[in-house]
Amino acid sequence: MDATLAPRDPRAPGQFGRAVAVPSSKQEEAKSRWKEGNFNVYLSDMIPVDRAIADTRPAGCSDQQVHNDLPTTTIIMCFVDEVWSTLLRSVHSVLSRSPPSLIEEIILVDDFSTKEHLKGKLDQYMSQFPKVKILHLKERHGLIRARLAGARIAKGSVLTFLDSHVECNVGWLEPLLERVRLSRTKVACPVIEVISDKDMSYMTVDNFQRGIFTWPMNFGWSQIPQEIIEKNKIKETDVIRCPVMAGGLFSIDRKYFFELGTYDPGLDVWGGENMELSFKVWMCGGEIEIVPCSRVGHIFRNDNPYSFPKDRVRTVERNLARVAEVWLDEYKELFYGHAYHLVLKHLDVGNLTQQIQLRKKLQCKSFRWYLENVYPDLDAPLVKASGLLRNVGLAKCITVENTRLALEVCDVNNKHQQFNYTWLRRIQHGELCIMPSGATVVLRPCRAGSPSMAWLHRALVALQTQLRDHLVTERLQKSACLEVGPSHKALRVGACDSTNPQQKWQFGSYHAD
Ligand code: LR7
Ligand code: MN
Repeated sequence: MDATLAPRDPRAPGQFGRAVAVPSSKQEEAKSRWKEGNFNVYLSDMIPVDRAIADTRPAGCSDQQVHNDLPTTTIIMCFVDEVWSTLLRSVHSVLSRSPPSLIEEIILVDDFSTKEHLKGKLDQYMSQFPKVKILHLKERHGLIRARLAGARIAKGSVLTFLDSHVECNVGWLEPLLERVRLSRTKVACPVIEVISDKDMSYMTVDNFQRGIFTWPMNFGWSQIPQEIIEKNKIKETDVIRCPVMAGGLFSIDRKYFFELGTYDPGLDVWGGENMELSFKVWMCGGEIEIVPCSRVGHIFRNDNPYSFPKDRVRTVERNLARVAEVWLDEYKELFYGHAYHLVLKHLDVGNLTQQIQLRKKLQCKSFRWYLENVYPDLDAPLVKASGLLRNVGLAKCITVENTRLALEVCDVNNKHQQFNYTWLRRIQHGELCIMPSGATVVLRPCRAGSPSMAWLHRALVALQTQLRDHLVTERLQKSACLEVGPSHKALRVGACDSTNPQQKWQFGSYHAD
């Protein structure tokens, strides 16, 4: 159903999702209002709150059938300082394009906004819609805990989370609920379309997109390659398995969400919660899907229009580190290796006991399982290099004799000559690490976080490319290089010399640059 199909004023600005231009006499005003939401707030205010938008679903969606006993859903929309017209358009799009019988309620969670229009005026406006409930939080919870506050009072059998600057398209809800009805451990996401921050036009996006991440856990979209689409005869209307969700828009069975322990409540304000829930769902027996017949527009913007209680970057980093610590197992070294500054600053991620216990209780699978079964195309070598560690000048290899280091004729089958070059930049033999000690080098148990065990090699020697093949250690603002001692038997560190072949080293194989 779409109550906006016959719009009252077909010539209204932005009607049918069309682009709107700011009249030249209003440029200044539009510019000055931009920062209210970091998008064109002036235009948003001109556009009807119940505008029609084009039906962007792939052919075939409108003919699809759903069960007539779909579960009901509570819509949860959190906001802090959202623009009035945009928030209203979000709510109207739900009301106009969802079968009323499926909507248990719409919970608007006001995350301690500072704007006056989000208090009494909002309560007043929404009082005409009995299904809309407003929860005014008494302090800033942040998006993650604000969603949980909404979820705790929700009555629908499914929770549907939405951002507060969206437009739900025709038929958006039924296919989401259909997936959850099919299996209560399915988490269903709509295709997220684009509402332009500049001209407020509603634009569709390419089909066959999956939510993915790259190190250090940056969310992104990735197109399924054409040959895979053809080989597997994937249709535009087919549901797409998704390694991670974008975060803002999804339906999940309410009881299942609580069984999973909701979000980690130790996550702060914004960011990383989509990774956490995605890993949790996949590793603990569920699935995340994008449902192509469900489409919701979202205003993408360059910056958050609200303030962060603490520094934004630090907040997100800490959240991601919590996720890494709880879910990534041995792969967390890849996260830290790609965000090495976090290792150096000894980030405090807070208490993780409950999250680790929860993972045990739910008997979740390993991150390795996730990589092999859900996201096999992620490049995730556990170490950067491995095998023999050969000195180029001497053509001999480092070997461990008892607990001492020596040089010996290279032998690939000798397990005492096996070293890993890890993401934490260590040269590691089992549990032991090579580290400088005065002018010599020693083997010591690898202590967590100790930067004195770090060696730079290959791509990491970014500033001095002529030292690419060296193993550089940084101490007291001076760098030194691993080299062979005069006896040709012992190792030591000396002043780096790019021309000295006895300072050049090569691992057996390299798995990452
Ligand atoms: O402290 C806060 N309290 C809030 O209530 C901070 C934010 N919020 C509200 C905010 O008003 C908005 O409605 O939370 C919602 C999300 O915040 P946005 O719109 O500033 O975030 P975003 O759209 O840039 O970010 C995406 O990533 C976030 C990471 O935590 C959340 O998961 C968002 O829901 C998510 N949005 C989407 O997935 C939409 C598609 C974007 C993509 C890709
Ligand atoms: Mn958003």
